[in-house]
Amino acid sequence: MYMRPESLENVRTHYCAGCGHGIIHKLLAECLDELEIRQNTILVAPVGCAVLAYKYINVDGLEAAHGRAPAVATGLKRARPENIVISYQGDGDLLAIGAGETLHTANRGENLTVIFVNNAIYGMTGGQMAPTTLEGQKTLTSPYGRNAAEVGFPIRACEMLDTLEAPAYIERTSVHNPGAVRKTKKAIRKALEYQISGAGYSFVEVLSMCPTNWGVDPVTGASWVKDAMIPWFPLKKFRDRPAENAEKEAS
Ligand SMILES: Cc1ncc(C[n+]2csc(CCOP(=O)(O)OP(=O)(O)O)c2C)c(N)n1
Ligand code: SF4
Ligand SMILES: [Mg+2]
Repeated sequence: MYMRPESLENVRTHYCAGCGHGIIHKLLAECLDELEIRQNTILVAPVGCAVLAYKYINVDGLEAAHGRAPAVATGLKRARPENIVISYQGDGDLLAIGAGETLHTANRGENLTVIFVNNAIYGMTGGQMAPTTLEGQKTLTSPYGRNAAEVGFPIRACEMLDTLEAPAYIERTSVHNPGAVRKTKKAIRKALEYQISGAGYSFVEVLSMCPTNWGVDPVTGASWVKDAMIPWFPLKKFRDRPAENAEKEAS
């Protein structure tokens, strides 16, 4: 029998059928329960479809202006280092308006965790092109398909952050099938464990479905992650540096 994690509120979410956000919320809630950090965690919600994440995940929460979640999380963590601080963000939030905050928070090696939900589109506002929209992908603002010659190629966040010295943990996972969901949970748990141990900045990118704005049914949405997204955004652990290794490197 399915047991709802204590860290997940017993409420109906506003997410569409087949959306990845609900799955990722549940995985995060399970990790918070297992690590017994629910009472100690502060979640920074983004502007995007997960804007109400603090209503669904039973922890203290704060809303950040669009793209500013890592800056808000930085302030929180520096003021309250005893708390576990999580910045939960979509691709528009994290890589468009918030690209600067993302880069510099990672570069400073802030001891916090970023969960990056990459669904290759602006979900909340009705399906505009995001920095991660694939080449040729049709959106409201790229009706003939993304043209890299005009607007650039889709940005790979993990690869970009992996060029920086400071981050402790960087992994890209997905939630398009049960095996991938299990790996995502492991990655989120590890990221939180690294924050608990003081290892530094941890970043988990999760490839996620937005069937509503992709104009497909939920099953086709999951297949599209596998067939279209993963070839451009390979699932991979990019960085894995526990606290003890960071100390060794520093000495
Ligand atoms: C300063 C500002 N600019 C633009 C917007 C409009 N806006 C709201 S959500 C969003 C993008 C959401 O996309 P994403 O971050 O990918 O999240 P998703 O909904 O796909 O999960 C935008 C542009 C805003 N709310 N505030
Ligand atoms: S619009 Fe897309 S991202 Fe937003 S809730 Fe619906 S499926 Fe999820
Ligand atoms: Mg998005």
